[in-house]
Amino acid sequence: MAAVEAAQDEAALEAARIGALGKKGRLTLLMKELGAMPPELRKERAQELNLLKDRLTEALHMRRADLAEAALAARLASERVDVTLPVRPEPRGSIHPVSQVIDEIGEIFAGMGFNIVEGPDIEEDFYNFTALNIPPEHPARQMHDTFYFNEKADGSRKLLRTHTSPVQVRTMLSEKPPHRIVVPGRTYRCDSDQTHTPMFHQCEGLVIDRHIHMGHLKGALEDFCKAFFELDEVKMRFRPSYFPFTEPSAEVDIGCRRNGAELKIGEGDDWLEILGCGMVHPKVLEYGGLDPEEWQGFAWGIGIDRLAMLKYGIPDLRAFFESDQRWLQHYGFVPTDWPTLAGGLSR
Ligand code: 2NL
Repeated sequence: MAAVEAAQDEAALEAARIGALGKKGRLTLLMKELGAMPPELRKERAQELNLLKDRLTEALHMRRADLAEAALAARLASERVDVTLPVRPEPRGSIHPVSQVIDEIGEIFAGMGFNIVEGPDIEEDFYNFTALNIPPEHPARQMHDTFYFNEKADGSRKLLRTHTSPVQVRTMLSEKPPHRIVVPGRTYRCDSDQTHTPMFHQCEGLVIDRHIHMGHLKGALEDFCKAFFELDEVKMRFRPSYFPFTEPSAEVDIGCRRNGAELKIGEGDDWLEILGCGMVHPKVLEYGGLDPEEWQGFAWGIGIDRLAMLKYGIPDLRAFFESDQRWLQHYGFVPTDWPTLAGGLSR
């Protein structure tokens, strides 16, 4: 009993237990002597030894519990956790500038009541070209501009979408008008040099309603440019242009000023082309299952990668897709800093 009380850890307690109750323990040996005793003495002796064994066992349990409690108290005192400390090691993941810009654009147009829609990268000829009024002999359809998959038995072949427009076509065909959607995503063209990568990112938008006109287009895109570049005023011009899927069509330039290596956006005497747009061509409306006498709309397309370079002063496009940790750390964004109109897009 004295050894049990004196034990300062599990090992000492176990030694005390073995000393009394183990195979050669003192109590065990005393119990072995019982067999050789005359019966009248044995009964009384056995009762005594059993009582002693019960008391010892009880004392062992108590001491074990005390030791465990003391050990836990010691750990709790030495292994304090301060839940208010920042995460360690420092977080390394960052939001790629392309994702950041897509989130910013989504936030701006969601604020104007648009839905954000996505669709497949692998498309069919109909959704990528035919429904967009792009004729079979159009250069965009040629092998050297579009990535085609192998021909199937029925003569058809899938392709990697060359713009996100097929998603708008699918939406027109599957949902009821009016439509207000923005479509960000990956797009592919057989093109690779200093300023082109075979995979790039686009964000297109589509508005379909009754009585939509070019004033709505200009207003929406001007509001977008102000919000995106985080400026109160942005100098803009709409230049007549041509796309098979819009009529009339325009390209949009924003004013800028070059100051050595620095580029000031929104003012100045130079122009930067940033997007293409127009009123949806009646034939495209018809392919989308809409009566052009009842429904009109506008659409635009904007290249995300170049937009990210412009806004965030990134000089080299090809670094975008190299997954270089140092580059991502330098140009990436903090994952918890979700862009909002109320909180500032990029602050
Ligand atoms: C550009 C030009 C544009 C569209 C994309 C579009 C989509 C449908 C119907 C009509 Cl479903 N138009 N998209 C319209 C005008 C221009 O993109 O330069 N993009 C980088």
